[in-house]
Amino acid sequence: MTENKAHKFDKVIVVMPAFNAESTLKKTYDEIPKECVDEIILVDDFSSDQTVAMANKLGLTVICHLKNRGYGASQKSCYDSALKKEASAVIMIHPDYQYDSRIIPHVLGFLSSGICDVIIGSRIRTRREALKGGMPLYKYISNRFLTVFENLILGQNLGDFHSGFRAYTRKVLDTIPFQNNSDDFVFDTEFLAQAVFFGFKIGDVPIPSRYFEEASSINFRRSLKYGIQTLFVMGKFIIQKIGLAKFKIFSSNLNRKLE
Ligand SMILES: Nc1nc2c(ncn2[C@@H]2O[C@H](COP(=O)(O)OP(=O)(O)O)[C@@H](O)[C@H]2O)c(=O)[nH]1
Ligand SMILES: [Mg+2]
Repeated sequence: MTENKAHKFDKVIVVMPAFNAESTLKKTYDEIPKECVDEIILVDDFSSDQTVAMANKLGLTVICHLKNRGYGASQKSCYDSALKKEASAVIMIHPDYQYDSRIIPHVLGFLSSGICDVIIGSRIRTRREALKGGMPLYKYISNRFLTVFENLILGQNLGDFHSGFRAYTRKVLDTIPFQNNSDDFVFDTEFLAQAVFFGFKIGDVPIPSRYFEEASSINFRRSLKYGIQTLFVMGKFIIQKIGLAKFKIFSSNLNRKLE
């Protein structure tokens, strides 16, 4: 499937943590450049709609959670499955048709050339563009504050720490003990803190994004909880760095190496 590639990966797997994505899944799938992707895995987190039927219809590899286990737990299932299937690069994309997956070949180029180990799709190229794209003002403001703070603590210069488009080389997923992370949304923050902790190079590329009713399910309360948990992760990072305590999210991934 992957001929004339602009990258050196043997197997590129796209993973989608899905929850009630029936109405947006096909559009998301249609936009993915199939010529540079070998397999698409969808993890269904016990959706109450027809997400699984739609995924089967599209020919995706489908993994079903038998109860709602959370967004972080879904990503754990995504990455476990991609690693078992010998992925050499993994792209995580929300199936809510919010992220423009035309950037996939470019992202693979950055990973493949060794310029970066992790790439984040940044929804915030400019304030005007983000708000015009429909990002709710409160999400924009909280994202900016959190992102500035996270950059400061982690020594990065990223545009959007909270994006639903992320790409990694296999080595990143082999190294980071993501099984120790939260099963909730803060999984994403923990993962980036871990990527920094383990010395991976993180970069971002602008990703055109769309906001519409179905593309945004997290309400204000969940966002607030996520924001507070993000601050706690930054605290853990500092405490671990200066050696005051050790946290399991920053432990070495012995299990994976022994497998
Ligand atoms: N696996 C899983 N995903 C969920 C759950 N609740 C929400 N999501 C997903 O979390 C993703 C991020 O939420 P969203 O509101 O789109 O965030 P935003 O786009 O950053 O405003 C969405 O794609 C949802 O489908 C859940 O219980 N389990
Ligand atoms: Mg969304």
